[in-house]
Amino acid sequence: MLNRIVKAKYKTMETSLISQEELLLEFENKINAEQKIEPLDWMPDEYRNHLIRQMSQHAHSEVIGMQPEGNWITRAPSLRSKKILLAKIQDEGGHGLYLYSAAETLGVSRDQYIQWLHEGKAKYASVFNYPALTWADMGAIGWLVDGAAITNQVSLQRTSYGPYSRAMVRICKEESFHQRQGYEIMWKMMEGTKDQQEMAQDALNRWWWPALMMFGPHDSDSPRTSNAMKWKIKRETNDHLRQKFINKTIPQAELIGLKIPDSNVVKLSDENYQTSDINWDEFWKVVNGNGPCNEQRLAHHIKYHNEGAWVRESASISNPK
Ligand code: BYC
Repeated sequence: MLNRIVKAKYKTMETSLISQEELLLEFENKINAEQKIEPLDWMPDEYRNHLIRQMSQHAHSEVIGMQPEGNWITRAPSLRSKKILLAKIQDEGGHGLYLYSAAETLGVSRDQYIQWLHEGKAKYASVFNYPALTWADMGAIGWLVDGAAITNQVSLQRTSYGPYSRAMVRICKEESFHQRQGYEIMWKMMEGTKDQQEMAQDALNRWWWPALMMFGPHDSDSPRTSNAMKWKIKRETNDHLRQKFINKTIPQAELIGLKIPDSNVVKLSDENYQTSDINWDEFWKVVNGNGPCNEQRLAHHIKYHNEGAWVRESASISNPK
């Protein structure tokens, strides 16, 4: 695929008399007409680089996101819940695979993406730098973290880059199951003993704010939003998506007797819930590598990536490059 992209690029440079302005106009016309940009289409470098960054970070989030839940497979309270959790975590690995494959169509290899992650040059969702302390956290992660992710990803199904958009369609189908399995855990615990109810409430208290942080900084502080919206990479802004998530999640909490850990929640006349603001110092601390589990998450990924080298080598023997 990489070779095909490089050849197509050179072919365009050699044979085409079309000017950069005309290519840009054609690209913009496609975007405006809601047509997808495909890997061999001409695209501005800024658009390609924006996608390289966002899609690879998205892929890393899926894979690093397996760690907090993987920690609970051996301690799941029943065989049923263990099977469901295993299937869910395996799905997340699959999401990483679709997204790395889609991101490779931009001309960067998966090895390079992983290297950027290991060197701390690539980010992943800040929420995965918090610890999963109890079984109720499996509920909170599925309900809130997958719930936040799906809110964003439903909108990304309409992203302008074809391979990213198609990966999102498949991912969203699986994420809706994940959100429900998390909510089911919380609901069962809220029907249980006082201790179980307190455990569920404690998990909500600890995951509520990190889940809201998943949508990124306020629109006014988001340097990437302007280009992302112009090129239809993002279809809705960070604040708009966050509000959608808040509006649908608060009634879900209330329905099963959970209390949102924010004394300033008010339902406004326009049906939107108003909440307190996020602690942005904490957000940037975690994004910049200083959250409770940043070091642990990266070290774990590096260790098992290195230990898995023999698997990749063996696989490449039957599938030479
Ligand atoms: N965490 O201008 P902004 C899952 C960074 S996993 C970390 O708003 P943008 C799951 C941002 O990268 C799916 N960093 O940027 C898996 C940028 O830094 P750089 C998770 C963040 O790109 C397992 C800077 O802050 N979903 O579902 O327009 C178990 C300025 O931000 C965060 C995705 O990955 C953050 N929360 O918007 C369970 C969604 N927020 O890159 C579940 C895909 C911001 O300039 N990504 N930053 O150095 C996106 O939709 C967008 O990239 C974001 C940020 C909304 C995250």
